[in-house]
Amino acid sequence: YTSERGGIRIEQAKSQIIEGNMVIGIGSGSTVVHVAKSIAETIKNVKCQAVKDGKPCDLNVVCIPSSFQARQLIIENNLTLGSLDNYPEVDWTIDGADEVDEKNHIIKGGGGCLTQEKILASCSKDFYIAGDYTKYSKKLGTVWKRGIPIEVIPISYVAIKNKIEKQFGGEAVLRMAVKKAGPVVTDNNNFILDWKFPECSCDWETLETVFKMMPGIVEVGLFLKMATKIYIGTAEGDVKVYC
Ligand code: DER
Repeated sequence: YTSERGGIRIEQAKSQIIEGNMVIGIGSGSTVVHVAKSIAETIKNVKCQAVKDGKPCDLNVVCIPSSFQARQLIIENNLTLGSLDNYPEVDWTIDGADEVDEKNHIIKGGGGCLTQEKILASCSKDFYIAGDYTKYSKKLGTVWKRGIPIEVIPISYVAIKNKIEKQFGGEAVLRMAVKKAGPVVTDNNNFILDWKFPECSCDWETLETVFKMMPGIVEVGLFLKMATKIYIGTAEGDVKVYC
């Protein structure tokens, strides 16, 4: 897939699957739209072989969604739809990112799907990120200016907003919908606060832990050192691999 801002090649998944199933997690956002298409084309064009009881067998690829959007992508690309209920162990997941820094700190949640994305990533043996060069930075916050997405239980959003702003500064803004009156409602029926943090040399690990301990916070859009590999498409159409 080559976007107008850079190229991303999807590395062929090379893995020996004994059970005859390869379980792939599908992330959310616009980059993954192209990734899902590429996966579907690869499966269609490349006869995927597995080994079962020592004998070659057809590789059955099952895709697990990280959101309603990802579920639609899987169906639209005629990929086999699974769920964590029946495939709780995922071989690898591929997803986009809002910003990636050089320490494998990632901001996600621009598309509002952070909670199920992080659950899926945590159930995956490998977690791959794909994005273009506009997503890569030396210091988190220099690229993504809309704040750290924080999914909250609706009744708590004002209390959490006040706590975060009082304790950590900055501004936690309720994410409002564009084509619907009122706030964005996530796939989990929650709200999102986008925390525009002050200039800081934040200890992201500590911050994530403190936020996750706050009653009412469901998930934080910080994916810290979770990525196995990060594929960044350059303006020249090459791919740089980090991690
Ligand atoms: O909401 C999300 O976490 C998305 O994966 C986002 O981080 C990337 O979206 P994009 O591929 O549309 O830039």
